[in-house]
Amino acid sequence: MTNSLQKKLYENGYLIVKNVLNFRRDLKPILNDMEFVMDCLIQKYAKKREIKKILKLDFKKKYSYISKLNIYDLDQYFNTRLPRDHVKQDSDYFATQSLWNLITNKKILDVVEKILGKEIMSNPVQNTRIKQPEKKLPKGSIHDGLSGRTPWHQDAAVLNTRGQKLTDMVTVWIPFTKTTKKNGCMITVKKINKMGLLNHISGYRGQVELKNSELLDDMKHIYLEANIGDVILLHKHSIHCSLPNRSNDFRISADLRYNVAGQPSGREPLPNFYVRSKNKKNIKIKNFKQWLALWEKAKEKCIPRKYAFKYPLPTFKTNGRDLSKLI
Ligand SMILES: O=C(O)CCC(=O)C(=O)O
Repeated sequence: MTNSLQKKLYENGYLIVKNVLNFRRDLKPILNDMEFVMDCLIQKYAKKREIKKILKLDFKKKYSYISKLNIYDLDQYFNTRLPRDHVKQDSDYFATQSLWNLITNKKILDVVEKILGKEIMSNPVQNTRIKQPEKKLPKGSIHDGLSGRTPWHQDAAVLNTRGQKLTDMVTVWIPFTKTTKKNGCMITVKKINKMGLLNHISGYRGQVELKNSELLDDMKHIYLEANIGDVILLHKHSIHCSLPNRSNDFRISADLRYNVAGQPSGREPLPNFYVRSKNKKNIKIKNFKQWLALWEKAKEKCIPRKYAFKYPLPTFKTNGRDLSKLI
């Protein structure tokens, strides 16, 4: 059964749904929690005599300050999942009540239901991204997708092999700041999802990057600009990247994902749980603390491994799945 949202998403690979969320109710609490994390980092890492003064600064100035303190893996304190490798007992991640509220937000799930149907699981491929103006970034972070530009890729490519084959997943990209061409919105190419899963390579610091992605530079791009309250949906085979933040302001977003219940998450052993079902008995994770417990349980499983989760690059046996062979 198809409906018009699903049809449009599957046809074009992307969809901007306007005015889904309310800034004050749905989004601001997450920014407040990010600021709380900044305050904790300031207390821990700032020079003693500066702490009082820094705590009085606004969100952006506080973040700019802590980003200069050389805190190891700073982005991880604000990212909503365990790190990809070398997970330790004290590995931090941004799992807050406000984020739990967003993942289970009725208005988001109503949109997702139109795409995936009534049986929906939260998929652990999710990120929160704070992007300062690129000119303020250390050189090494310019191509780091959490704080800088994101390379061309398909979201199915960051799942493990079973997930790549079997999982119907949709990306829900949520802006906390108005997102434009100037401050680094995502871009895509209309209908390019129709090519299916393509060969990828391991790019900068192991980031998954589409093979021959330079060929996309000359194609007609769709600029996925969005206002606060809008959400952007991406098909799992949509090829997309994000532009540099060339503005003087911050660009903040979350990308959540959902999959059809019963399919692999593609990121085992991270939490994958029902958020909507016709059978209420399927909804076992009902509050923030249960959700956090799932993450901590996953952490125990990840500590002995080098990689918390692995996703072999989609590399098909022949080059028939190279972008260069398909355009
Ligand atoms: O927000 C970004 O910069 C990139 C997001 C993205 O590529 C994704 O959600 O798959």
